[in-house]
Formats: sequence, structure tokens, C-alpha cells
Amino acid sequence: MIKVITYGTYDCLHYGHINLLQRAKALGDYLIVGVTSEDFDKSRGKINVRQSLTERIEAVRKTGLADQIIVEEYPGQKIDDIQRYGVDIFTVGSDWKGHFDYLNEYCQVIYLPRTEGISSTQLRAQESKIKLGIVGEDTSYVKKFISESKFVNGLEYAGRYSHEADGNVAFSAYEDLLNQVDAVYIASKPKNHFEDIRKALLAGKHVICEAPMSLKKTDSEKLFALAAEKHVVLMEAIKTAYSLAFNRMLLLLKGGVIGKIVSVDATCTSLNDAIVEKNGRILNNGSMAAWGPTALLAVFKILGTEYKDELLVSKFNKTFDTFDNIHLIYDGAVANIKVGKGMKSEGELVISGEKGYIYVPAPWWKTNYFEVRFENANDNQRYFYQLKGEGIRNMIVDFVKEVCDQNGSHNKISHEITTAIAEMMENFEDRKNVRILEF
Ligand code: C2G
Repeated sequence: MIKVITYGTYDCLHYGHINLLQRAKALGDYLIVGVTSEDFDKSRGKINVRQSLTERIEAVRKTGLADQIIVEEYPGQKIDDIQRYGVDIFTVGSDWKGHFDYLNEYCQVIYLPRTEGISSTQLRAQESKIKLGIVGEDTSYVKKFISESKFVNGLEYAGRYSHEADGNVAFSAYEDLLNQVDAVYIASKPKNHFEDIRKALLAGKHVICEAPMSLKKTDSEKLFALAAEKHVVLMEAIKTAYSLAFNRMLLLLKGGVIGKIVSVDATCTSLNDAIVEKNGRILNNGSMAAWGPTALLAVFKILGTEYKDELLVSKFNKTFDTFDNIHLIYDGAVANIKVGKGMKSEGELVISGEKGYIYVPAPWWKTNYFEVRFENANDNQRYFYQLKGEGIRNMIVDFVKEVCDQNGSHNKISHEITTAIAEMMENFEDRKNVRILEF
């Protein structure tokens, strides 16, 4: 019996795929089809896959061409599979010609002519594109967001509007932008977020807003209620939530890998305490607005939002907080956050447990790597997940998917966490439980 194996994503299964599978089947007596897992596709840069692994496996199964279906999950698995299943022929479309010649050491490699004129990317692109506008100044982060959005299928950048009359804006009025788009990325100053979001939601637009999305708990609740009433998406943009490594780490913690969690220590610093003024107005945010949401996201994802007590210790320069130390007391655990734009420290995340701890090296907020460490170092585990674009393109992909599906499954930051972050911003602004180190 001649065994043939082939692999693919098979997203939005089309006749190009089926053509390949038919010819692969004809090469032998038994065809094994490897369907790529979501993690494996993300790690090799395929972030726009629309269908779940289950849906893609089912589509391949329905063709009736596969005698066996397996999941491809890691680089190098092909060699394992060829040996494990006693495969005689590996085949794949000619778009991969040369890429798998190394498999000749294990079996015959055959590249079959690719079917021209059809691809999953093309099919996804035919779906209606979401027009996205941006509200905000021409900062380096906004520029990065625009360049990252180009990797996202189904999205079309329509231009920018800014409250500060600056350079090359496509729209001179916010209403003009809202009339031309389906969704808005809001990167204006935090104090403008509420109005910018409210107007967009009232206009029936989907919103992804830079953190902190809201500076008051009640404002956050009002905005989510309005989004629900208008049947549109409202998401807070904290890219860390969309990093594969961060999410796999959360799953390990939930599974008890380090036992009961005792403390979460998160540090985020970027030394940039220059006061930026324009027309007499301070343009830059302090440490709490710049880094608080990211650090709080990790704490709230790991320990929840029901802390019993809090203490904020802050240091200021003439105009904003250059360093903030946030202590949160939970039932049986504590969180200790250090954020700063006027100081420098090791930007690491350490989650301590009764059996071990997880160490995420700096910059943990855009990491692709973490370690699980134990008393006996021989038991230590290391995890690596490729992360392209710091997680921004992954975040935009999930925003687009949420706009298309609107079932809440793609938004990795719950309304509860966004609202808890808003409450912390409010406590800080109101100096509730805040001790000032010096002014
Ligand atoms: N294919 C084809 N003609 C097309 C589109 C795809 O022959 N118009 C073939 C591809 O060459 C591949 C298979 O169909 O052999 C599945 O294609 P994709 O789902 O795009 O997956 P891809 O990432 O190309 O799979 O590690 C090998 C890769 O997983 C191959």
C-alpha cells in the first residue's frame, strides 16, 4: 500500500485545495491530510485564517478524499509524521517547490501544479472590507498601527482625523470621518476618549480604543451599554492581550502549573519624562495612563478584578506622574505593579505560586517567551511562541473578526477588566488611597 501525506490550512476550502487533494490521492492508495492548528498558523505568520481548526478539518473530511486526518502543530512535525505513519510520498502544491526537498531523505517528494486563479486570501478579500478611520495625532504608535493594519485581511484604512490641527489628516472634521467609515480606532488623548467613542457609537460605528479606554467606571459602563444598544463592537486596545505567549501562559496558570498563585509582580517602564507642550498644553500622558492599563491587564487576567484593598504610591514632576507603585490586596494573593516614564527598571512579569513561578522577561508586554520555574531547576519549562508586530496585527485581526461575528469570542479584554482599569484611573485621578512620594 502506497501511503501519501499532504498538509495545509484549508481555510475557506475551495476547488484549488480539492484539486490538490484529488491528485494527492491518485499518487497512492492511502492519503493522510495534515491540517494546521491555529497556533501553528499564527506562529508561521498566517494570522488571517477565518475558520477554526474544527471547521477546516470537517471541510476536508467532507471531501471524502482523506483516509486519515491529523493536525499539524509544530515545525518539523512532517518528519515525525512520515516516520510514524510509514509514508512513501509527501506532496504539496508547486507554490512550495524546493521548500520541502529536505524530506527526500525520508520519502519521495512530489510538487503538484498549483491551481491558478483561486486562493483563501482572495476569497477572504472578496468579503466586504471594513473601512477603518483613526482619531488621533500622527504619533509613532499611530503610524505603527496603520502599518500593522496592512497585514489584516478584510480591512481598509480610510484615513485619520485629529483634534490637534496637525499635518496630513484626511478628514478636517470628526463627523466627516464617521460618515466615511464602518469602524474607528481611537488614539486621541484619554480625556477625549469618552466623547470620541460616544459619537462613534451613536453613529453606529464599531470602536477599538487605546487604553485607558475610559477614565471613570461609570463612563465605561455607559459606553458598553450604548455599544450593546447600537449592536456595535467596543474593544479596548491593549496589544498584550493578543500575544499568543501571554494567552498560553494564562492557560497554564489556570491549569495550576505553579499551584495557588500568591503574587503577581509586573513592571513597565519607558524613560521618557520630557514634558511635551504645544500651544501651552501638556501633550504627553503620565505613567499611570501610559502603562497602568497594560500592567493592570496582567493582574486582572490572573487574579481577577475583585481586590479587597489598594494603595497607590506616586512620584510627580512638575506636571505628571513619573512613577507609580500600585499594591492590590486580594483574598490570599497580592499584586505589585511598578510603572514609570520618569524612571527605569526591569520590565518583567513574575507570577509566584505555591509550587513554582512563571518568569516573563522584559519586555513582558510584547513577549514571545516565558519560563515556568521550580525549586528543582531540572523541572523548569520554557515556552516560545512567534509574535510578529508585537501583537498589534493579531489584535486588529481579532477586532475585525469580532466586528464580523459579534459573538464576543474574539475580544480578549472583558468589559469587566476594561471597567476595572477605568476605576483604577479614576481612583488615581481622585487621589483615592494615593500617597504622594514627592511633588
Ligand atoms: N493549493 C493549490 N492551489 C491553490 C491553493 C492551494 O494547489 N490555488 C494547495 C497548496 O499548495 C497546498 C494546499 O493546497 O498544497 C493547501 O493550501 P493552503 O491551505 O493555502 O495551505 P498552505 O499553507 O499552502 O499549506 O507546511 C505546508 C503548508 O502547510 C502547505
